[in-house]
Amino acid sequence: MLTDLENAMDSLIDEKDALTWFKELDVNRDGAINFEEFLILVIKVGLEAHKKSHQV
Ligand SMILES: [Ca+2]
Repeated sequence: MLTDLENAMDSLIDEKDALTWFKELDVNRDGAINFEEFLILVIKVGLEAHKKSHQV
């Protein structure tokens, strides 16, 4: 499970650069990633890992 999450994280990060990620995650545009915005990232990575688990 941990490996799946790491693989999903790697593939997501490969697709977008850090600035693109930051803009996408900073929902309220305050220039920082707060806990709620961080949770959105966790959910996205979790969904990606779940998708990949069905591809094998
Ligand atoms: Ca923010």
